Amino acid sequence: MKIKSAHFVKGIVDDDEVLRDKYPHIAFVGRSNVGKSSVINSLVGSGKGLVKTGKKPGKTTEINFFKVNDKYYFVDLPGYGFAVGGLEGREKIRTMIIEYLTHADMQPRRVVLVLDGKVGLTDFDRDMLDILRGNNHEVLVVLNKIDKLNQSELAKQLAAIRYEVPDFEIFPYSALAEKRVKELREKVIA
Ligand SMILES: Nc1nc2c(ncn2[C@@H]2O[C@H](COP(=O)(O)OP(=O)(O)OP(=O)(O)O)[C@@H](O)[C@H]2O)c(=O)[nH]1
Ligand SMILES: [Mg+2]
Repeated sequence: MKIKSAHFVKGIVDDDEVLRDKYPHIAFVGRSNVGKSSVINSLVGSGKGLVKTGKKPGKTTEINFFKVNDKYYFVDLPGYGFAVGGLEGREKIRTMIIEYLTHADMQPRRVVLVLDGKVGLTDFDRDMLDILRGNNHEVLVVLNKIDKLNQSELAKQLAAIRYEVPDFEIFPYSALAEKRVKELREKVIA
């Protein structure tokens, strides 16, 4: 499957009509700074162009909708776990993410959960996994930034995550290196 077109539609912070139109959503969730926006850029082949990424956590602050191939939305979510404006700001973002993920009209409930290969699973991710399982989302886990790991570190990290997450496929990846990007694209938009 090729990406023929991708463009930014809008960013939302609460309920919006975009949640009720007919296009299916593929949502990218994960802790702040794990590379959600970078993974989307690599998938749509826009280099660093389409989606804004940042060195500092907390770059994405709204739920951003990108229309892909005039068929579906890639939804770039703000990262959880980062305390913009302290605990209160963190809780606000968490609530925004959960409201989006549990919205009754959202379809088809496919979620790409992005993890940082170096950091692995955190309690914030365990919390998110419980929410995703509880809502029967179809989840693909992308273990990003594996360019930072050597073979044995990667094997160890994968084993640790598979042990805790035996129910979802784990896809080792690097948005920087973009190896296996075609394979990931097939899985994400299949
Ligand atoms: N080494 C390496 N760096 C990466 C990779 N993917 C993303 N980064 C870097 O990680 C930082 C964060 O990337 P973003 O894509 O903005 O992360 P995000 O998850 O969207 O962050 P928030 O919007 O803050 O939640 C940037 O400096 C990226 O260049 C990767 O595969 N390898
Ligand atoms: Mg982002």
